[in-house]
Amino acid sequence: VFELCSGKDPVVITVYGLKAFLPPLKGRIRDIRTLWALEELEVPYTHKKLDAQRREHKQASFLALNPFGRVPAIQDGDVTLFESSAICTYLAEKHGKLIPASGSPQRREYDQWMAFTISTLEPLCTRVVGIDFFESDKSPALMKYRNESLESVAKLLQVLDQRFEGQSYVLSGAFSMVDVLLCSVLQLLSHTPVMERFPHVQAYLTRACERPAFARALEGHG
Ligand SMILES: N[C@@H](CCC(=O)N[C@@H](CS)C(=O)NCC(=O)O)C(=O)O
Repeated sequence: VFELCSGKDPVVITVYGLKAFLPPLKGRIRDIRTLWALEELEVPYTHKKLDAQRREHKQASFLALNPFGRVPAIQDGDVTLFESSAICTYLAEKHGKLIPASGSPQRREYDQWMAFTISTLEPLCTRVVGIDFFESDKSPALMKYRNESLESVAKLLQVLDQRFEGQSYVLSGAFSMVDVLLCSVLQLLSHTPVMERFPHVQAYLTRACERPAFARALEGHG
């Protein structure tokens, strides 16, 4: 049982996530992205972990925040927001860090890689995760579909590998919020050996995940 914050509460941002009811969910439920973003920005927050097994994320009080009943969602004073990429971009813009200026060439690049991450790469990764962790009937046909999906990911990683051969983060200048999203998506596949074929992607992921902000986010997650 939980309550949304009332408008009278002091404005500490609230992040809604889910309790990790299975060990592989630690670090994989998408509220990790919001926690990582806030840790990078050094903004204090409250983390509310809803109980998915009790369907707390489908209760009317949470549906008022996200009618799709999914996490993450945030409440920041009068602002409520769902969708992890939109939340990370909102937070970066609000705090003026980890995002290029609106209208700049770098911002177009940021938007491009954010869209690639969530619309091209992520669906393939979540398909593999869904089959590996949640599908009890692993028929040959399903495993073929799963393996083909992983090979499609590998084709994308091949391109990323070339990019990370020449630069440390997605945007050439520095770590940005798009790295939070991309690394969180890549980590979905940490139980597979796919990254081992792409040493520059592997090194990128290690570099990003060695950031203290990620360690703090992971500690509180799940
Ligand atoms: N595109 C959304 C996806 C949100 C999403 O599907 N979240 C999962 C947890 S990782 C969820 O809440 N699942 C519960 C459900 O669908 O009932 C985002 O990036 O925020």
